[in-house]
Amino acid sequence: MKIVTKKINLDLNHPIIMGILNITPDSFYDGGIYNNYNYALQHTSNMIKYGATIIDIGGESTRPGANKVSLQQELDRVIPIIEAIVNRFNILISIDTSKAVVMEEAAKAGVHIINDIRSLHEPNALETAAKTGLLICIMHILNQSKIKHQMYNCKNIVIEIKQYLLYEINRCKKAGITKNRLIIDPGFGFGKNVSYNYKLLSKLNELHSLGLPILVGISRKSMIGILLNLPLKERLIGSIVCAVIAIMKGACIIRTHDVKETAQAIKIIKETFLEKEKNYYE
Ligand code: 9MG
Repeated sequence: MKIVTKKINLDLNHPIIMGILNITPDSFYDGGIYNNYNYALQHTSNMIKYGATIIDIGGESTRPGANKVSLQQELDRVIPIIEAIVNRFNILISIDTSKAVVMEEAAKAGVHIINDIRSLHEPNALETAAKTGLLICIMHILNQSKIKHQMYNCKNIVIEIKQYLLYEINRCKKAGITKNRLIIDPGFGFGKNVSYNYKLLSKLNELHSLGLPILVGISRKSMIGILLNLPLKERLIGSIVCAVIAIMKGACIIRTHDVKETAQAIKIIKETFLEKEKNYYE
């Protein structure tokens, strides 16, 4: 699978890594560490060296219960870092935001992808994202109160996610966002309990019928911590195992805090299973 637009040419026949750069004091895993400008750039440089294809920059934590961030605060956090990364590195950048103005300013600063966990439901986000011409990642959240999809009884988490994403794909299409600009994400965590998350992981391949590249973010999440009874710092092995399963089920973008270790896992998967241009899950 390839994504080809005017602004980007992304080969997804092999899985790629989206390295996380949180510019937030309260992110669940690395909150506060990369607030320092120089440290954020150093971390970016390391992630690129270790094999990240995309750097995902976020200025507002998506952790449940995290503090709300004002528009100005979010802009002040992310725009200078985006500009610095664009000036120093040749790397794809995604902006993790739900705010239309942040999307617009990040686009001007040179990002390539909008990663919106709220699937463009904040005011003006849909129209703004459409106008940028950028790639967009839309994500499933279970029982998100603001979004009025039909209520599902959630007997089958994968069917629920497919219906939701299909609705969002059509909504994007109506706003002028063509399918070749979309990436889908089933949203591990995000309202789902541990059992739903593992059911989803085991059936991730069923999302292929939507015909879009699949991104997953499982890194250090509580589905690992709760199952293994481990604190954040000790969830590396669980994160890598989940990433490997997701790739075997056809995920092509892995969002992770641990770029170096994920890249090692991908190298082994490729050597074991992949012939050139062949999908992993076939
Ligand atoms: C910002 N963010 C936190 N978790 C995420 C996930 O699982 N997917 C995406 N696309 N973004 C996420």
